[in-house]
Amino acid sequence: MTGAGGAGPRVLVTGAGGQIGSELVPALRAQLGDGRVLATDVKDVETRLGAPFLVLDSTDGGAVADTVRSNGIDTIYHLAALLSVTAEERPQAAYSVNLGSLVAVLEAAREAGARVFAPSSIAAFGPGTPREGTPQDTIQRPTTMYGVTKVAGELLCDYYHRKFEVDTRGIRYPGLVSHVAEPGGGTTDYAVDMFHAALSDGRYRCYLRPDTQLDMMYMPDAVRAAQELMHADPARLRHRNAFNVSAIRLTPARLATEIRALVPGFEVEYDVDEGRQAIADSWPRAVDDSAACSEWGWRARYDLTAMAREMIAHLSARAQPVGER
Ligand code: VAH
Repeated sequence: MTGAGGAGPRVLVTGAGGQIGSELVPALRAQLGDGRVLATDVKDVETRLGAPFLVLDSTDGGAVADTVRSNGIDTIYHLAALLSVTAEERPQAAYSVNLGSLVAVLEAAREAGARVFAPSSIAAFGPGTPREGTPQDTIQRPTTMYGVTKVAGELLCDYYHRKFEVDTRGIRYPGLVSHVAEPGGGTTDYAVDMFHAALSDGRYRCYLRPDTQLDMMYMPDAVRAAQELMHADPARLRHRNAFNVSAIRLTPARLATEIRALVPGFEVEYDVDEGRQAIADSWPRAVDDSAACSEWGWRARYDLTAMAREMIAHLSARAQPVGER
């Protein structure tokens, strides 16, 4: 890959094989040109993501700095992280991966003068936070290791901006729904699993209570939000790490009803997993995203009906034999 000034990568994506990266990488390549976006992951997912790709452990500070420097990277989308359920099963590993990789990326960005997008999550709030209309600026005392790493990550990113003038920006993502990549180890994975189950079995056993309300977002909106925030005029940003964004207020019962309108007869039974229910109950039910709207023009485009239609259409097409598509 060529260095600074050449036609090589300018953008580095870590954790590119994950749920967000699987759609962000193609979107960035469509925007900038394939060769300008270097996808990296600790696993070799090049066959799925395409070139340019590099196997990179983003907790390895030296490897991250070398990759940024040798490619003349000017923007890093840092997506590598263990999600909430996995982080509760392996808290020490989650601390090491989530924060160790973030420090490596921030140090590489500081040395290279690169900008950094580092997603946070509604998991950065805890049970002491107002759960309805959760303000942009409010108490953040999460009770999960994932949430601890997200709050610490927000503070680290703001510190690197204040102390070293690194252009860091982030978004507190809600639960994300995607048909491209399976989610892994998240509390909100039920929302994706329900679509797959409706088409494969016609029934789903849900691990959260039917009335568990959480903010959710369709992945194309989440990807566009990251791109729009990174293109926002820095002079307009009063906040940086990280912005509340909202799109769909969702419960398992509402999603089941929406899917049943598209897949008649779809049935859901509820077998609550106390651990995952406790995580979901510690998170906001609905956040206030007025700061994102006013500071960089955030507007969701997908509501529940539009998301459900697209998810069913894409997953149905994939389920059909190629000859019948
Ligand atoms: C999780 N999908 O479930 C992630 C997300 C708000 C939830 O951060 O852990």
